[in-house]
Amino acid sequence: MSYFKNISKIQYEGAGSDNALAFKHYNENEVVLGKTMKEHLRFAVAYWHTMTMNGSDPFGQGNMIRPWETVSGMDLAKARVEVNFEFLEKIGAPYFCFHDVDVAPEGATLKESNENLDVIIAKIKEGMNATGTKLLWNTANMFSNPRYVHGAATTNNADVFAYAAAQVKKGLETAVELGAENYVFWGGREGYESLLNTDMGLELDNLARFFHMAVDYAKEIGFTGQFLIEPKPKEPSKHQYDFDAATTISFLQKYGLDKHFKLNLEANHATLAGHTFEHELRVARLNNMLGSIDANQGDMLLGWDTDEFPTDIYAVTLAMYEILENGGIGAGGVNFDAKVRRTSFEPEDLFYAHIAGMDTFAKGLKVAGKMIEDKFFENLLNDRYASFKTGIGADIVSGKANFKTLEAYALENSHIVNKSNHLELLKARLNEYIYGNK
Ligand code: XLS
Ligand code: CA
Ligand code: CA
Repeated sequence: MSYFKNISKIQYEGAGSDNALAFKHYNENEVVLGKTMKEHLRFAVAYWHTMTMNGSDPFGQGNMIRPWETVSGMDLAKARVEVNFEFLEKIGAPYFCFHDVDVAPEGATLKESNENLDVIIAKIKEGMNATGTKLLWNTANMFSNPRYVHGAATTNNADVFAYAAAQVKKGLETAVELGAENYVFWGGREGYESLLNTDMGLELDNLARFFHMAVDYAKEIGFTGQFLIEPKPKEPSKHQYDFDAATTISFLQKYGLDKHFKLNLEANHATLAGHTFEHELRVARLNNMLGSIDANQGDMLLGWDTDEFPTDIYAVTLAMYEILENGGIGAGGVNFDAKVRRTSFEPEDLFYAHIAGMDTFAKGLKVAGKMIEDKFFENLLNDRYASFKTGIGADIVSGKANFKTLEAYALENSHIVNKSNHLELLKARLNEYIYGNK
């Protein structure tokens, strides 16, 4: 049975193509800096936005026309698995990602929920085998159900902590069963509203205890994928503990978890934290913690987590630059944690949206590859910091200098000359790369 009868496999037709259902830049076999685009980008489709999201928002009900939404419960869950694999094959994405509750409905008890999952996971496994697609990551939704009102691993209620642990235990078993390459933790309600009623110390210690238990259990059952934490500063909590890359890294270091985790960084979460996406990627890369990305974009005029498909070539190019400088995304990938707008309610829009995102990343990859090949920015950086290569700068870097030797130097060299950054010139140069003139 086909759910997208009028759509065949999306092909690469090149930049001049007028075909809305064709790639203009994503040519999966094209080689950039020694690897194919497919190997660089490792695109994933997010089950929650593409298979289950129905267009509802705080002001309006679901309005998406989905021909497969004629059944409900487990029947709908099964239909969505079929839709997922047809979609992956047609769009040409090698990976997908899901939360437990995206794929199987929650039952009245934990046992019932796990039984529902078992049925659907078996069907997902069949789909993966039949199509050769893979699971980039799975995760547990520990924020939608009312039991998680005060958080999961950072709740004040130990019964909830236990339930959350059971849910992640099942998630890790699912990851092993499906050969997931990563397992994600996004702390949906792991934060607080008021310090007046919050024992922040206990909550953070418990969060670390939770992660250590996950690491131990993964080892016990032979899960060899990468653990990822996804920072986000707020929403739904007023203040979330995994605020941004730097906060999350210092938490992991404090609790001895840094060797077990990397970060899954999302563009929209970066901007909510008041950072550019490339800033978050740089912080992670410097700490060897760039694990995977959630590709999307926010809207600066709205200021919430709008999860739009990424079409901003400027931001995507700078993100791809960081990823290439990192030596690639490793076991991670580019997951479209992005949803079509409520006004884009037809099934074809799911294709248009992914084509837009995949083409933007493909173009960003090519541009960033060219920037690296040319070494223009690399040379500029070497030049800008040249004072640390010789003389007093080299002494600072090698550890030879101290306050006394530096004072002696400064006394002799009080006439200091700085150079202009020529920042506008650099930005114009970046534009030239993006326009394709370089
Ligand atoms: C929500 C998050 C979430 C995670 C997975 O803002 O982006 O979707 O990626 O739980
Ligand atoms: Ca995300
Ligand atoms: Ca988001």
